[in-house]
Amino acid sequence: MTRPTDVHAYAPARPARPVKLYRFALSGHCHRIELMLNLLDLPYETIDVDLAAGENKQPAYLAINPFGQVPAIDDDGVILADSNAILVYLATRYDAQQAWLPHDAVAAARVQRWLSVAAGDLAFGAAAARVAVVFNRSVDTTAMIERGVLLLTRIEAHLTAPNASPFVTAATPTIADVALYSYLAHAPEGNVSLQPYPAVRAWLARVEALPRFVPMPSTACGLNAVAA
Ligand SMILES: N[C@@H](CCC(=O)N[C@@H](CS)C(=O)NCC(=O)O)C(=O)O
Repeated sequence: MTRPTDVHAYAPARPARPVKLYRFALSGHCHRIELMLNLLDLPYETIDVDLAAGENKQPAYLAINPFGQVPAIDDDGVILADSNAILVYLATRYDAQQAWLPHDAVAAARVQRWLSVAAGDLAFGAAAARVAVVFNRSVDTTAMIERGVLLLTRIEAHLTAPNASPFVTAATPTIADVALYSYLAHAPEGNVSLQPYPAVRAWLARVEALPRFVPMPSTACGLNAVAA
């Protein structure tokens, strides 16, 4: 019997039943996944995990993600944690065009480069500053804000370079754009302004114009509170 050599030939175009998304609504890590599920037009249901009540540290949730963090998904028994890992899974499994995560070596590496930025400079900079402000944590956010500003300066330069493309790695969006979007769009809630970065704001608008885009809930915190 001849078998297709590409494993994706066996992948279903759609989940057999709705993907379960364990989430916290104000988490940008979770919004990445909800955005991706919508962009791919996949059926899903949300299960809210009450972080404030410590539900994420209870045995029932630790059985799903031993790290005790959201997001996690259960796709018909495939249980995965970590937002970027989930983005890789959804794109690889359900995007037959391989547009959201190209398999070409250079294109795939370019996407991975920004997933690393999302898990590093973005998570520990603007996202961390936002968490501190939104959840009223008594921590010094100075270094987080500086890291957020430096990252935005670098992304602005990336998006305005002579060879720049409309999305961060290509002419069409990839999971790199999804991974970066949520916490950059909500950076002002952590007192990191987007005003000095017109190319970043134009890129955010391009993501928001994608079919089936869903926003993350905004809070009246940080610069949003000042503006209100
Ligand atoms: N690397 C993880 C980080 C996820 C993460 O930090 N989740 C936060 C919410 S935004 C969380 O669950 N925090 C609770 C905790 O760590 O106890 C990912 O990308 O999913």
